[in-house]
Amino acid sequence: MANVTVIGAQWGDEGKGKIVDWLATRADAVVRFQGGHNAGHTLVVDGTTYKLSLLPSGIVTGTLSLIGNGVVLDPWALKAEIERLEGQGVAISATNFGIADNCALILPLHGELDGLREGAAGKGKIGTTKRGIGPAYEDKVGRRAIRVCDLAHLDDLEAQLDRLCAHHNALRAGFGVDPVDRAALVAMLREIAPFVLQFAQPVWKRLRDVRADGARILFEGAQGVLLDVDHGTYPFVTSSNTVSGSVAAGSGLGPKAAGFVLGIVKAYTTRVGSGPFPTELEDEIGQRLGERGHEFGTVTARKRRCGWFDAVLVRQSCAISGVTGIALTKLDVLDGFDTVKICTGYRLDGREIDYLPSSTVEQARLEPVYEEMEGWQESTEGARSWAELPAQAIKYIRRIEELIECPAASVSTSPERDDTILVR
Ligand code: 2SA
Ligand code: MG
Repeated sequence: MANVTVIGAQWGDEGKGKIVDWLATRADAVVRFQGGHNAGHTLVVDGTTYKLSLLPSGIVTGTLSLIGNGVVLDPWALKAEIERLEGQGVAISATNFGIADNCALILPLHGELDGLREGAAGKGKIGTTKRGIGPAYEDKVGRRAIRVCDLAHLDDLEAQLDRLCAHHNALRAGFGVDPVDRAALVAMLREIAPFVLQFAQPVWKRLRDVRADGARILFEGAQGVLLDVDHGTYPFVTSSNTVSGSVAAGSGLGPKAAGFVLGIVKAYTTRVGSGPFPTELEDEIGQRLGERGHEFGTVTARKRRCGWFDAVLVRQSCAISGVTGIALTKLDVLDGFDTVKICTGYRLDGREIDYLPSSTVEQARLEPVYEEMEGWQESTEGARSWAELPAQAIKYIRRIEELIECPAASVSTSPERDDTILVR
C-alpha cells in the first residue's frame, strides 16, 4: 500500500472514522493535517464504540498517530480525550503519539468568541461547533497565535500575549464582555504545558524519518470538501482547507505525499449547521434517512439535515480534491425505499447548470434536477460481497460512479469494520 489520504467528499460525517480505522490497521502512521476537535470520528471495533474528535484514528489500533501543524489544538480537549480513551483501555504515550510543535493553540477565549458571535448572529449564524476553531485559525493567520512550542517559553511570551490580548479585548468590548484575564490564562497554560510538551516535536521531521523507512502513511482528513474555506459553501464552512491539497502544508511533507486520495461519500447527503443544501428533504423521507442513518453530530449531538444523493456536489469535490477512488458508505440506510433519487444537475434562474456556483446567493436559489431509480427492498446491512447486494443497489452504485466520474474502491454496509465490500 502506498500512502493514502482520506477526505470527506460532502459536508462531513460521511463515515470517515470507520474507513480510516480499517486503513489504519494497514498503515504505519496516521496523521491529522487540518481542523481540530470539531471533527467527530466514530469507530466501532469488536463491538466497542470509540468517539474521537482530535486524536488520529490510528490511536485505537496502536498505530503511530501524529497531529500535524495544520491542526488547531485545544490542550484541555486533548487531555480530556486522552483520558477518556485511556479509560477505554487505549494506550497512549510519546511512543505512539506526537503533536507538531508548530500547531496553533485553541484557547478558552477562542471558544468564548465563537459562542458570542454565533449567539449574536441569530438566523445568520454559521452553526459552528463552538469549539473556537474559526477564531483560533484567525489568530494563526493574523500572526498572534500561541503555539505548542511556546508552552516551553511562557516567561518569554510577553509581546505575543500583548498582541493577542489587544486583539481579543477589542472584540470582547464589542460584546460587552470583560477583557481577557491574562494572568489566569498564563496560569492555565503553565499548568497544561508539561502534558502537551511530552508529545511535542517537529512532526515534519518525524514523518521524513518514518518515510525514509518505507512506511505507509495514512492522512486523515476531517469535515468535508464542501466545508473547505476556499472551495466549500462559504461562509457556511469551517476555517481550514479540508481538501487533499492541504496534506502537504498541514503535515510538512511535499505535495506527492498524499498518495491514493480516497474520497468518503455517503450514499445520500447530510449536513449539520446552516447553509445551502440543494437536495435537502424536509419531509418524512428526510426524517427517515436521519433515523435509519442515526444522523446526529458526534461532537455536539446536533440533528443532521438529510437529503438525496447530490452527484453534482460529489463530482465537484472529487475533481477539486483529486480523488482517486471513493468509499461509498451507509448504503444500507437506503434499504426499503420504493424509489431513490439522484441529483444530476441544477436549475438556476431558468437555465440548467452542472456545477455548484460560488455565490451564496446563487447557491440558495438552486433547484435540483433529479433522476429517479427503482429502490430495493432487500437488506444490504452487513453485506461483504457484491453477490450479497440486490441488483438495484448495484445499479445505484454504478450510476453514482458514472455521474461523479470516479470509481468506487469500496462500499460499506454497516458501522462494523468488516462489513465492507472491496471493489478492487
Ligand atoms: P466550525 O466549528 O467552525 O468548524 O463549524 C463551521 C462549519 O463546519 C461544520 N462542521 C462539521 N460538520 C460536520 N461534522 C463535523 N464534525 C462533528 C461530527 C460535528 C458535530 O463529525 O459529527 O458533532 O456536530 C463538523 N465540524 C464542523 C459546522 O457544522 C459548520 O457548518
Ligand atoms: Mg463526523
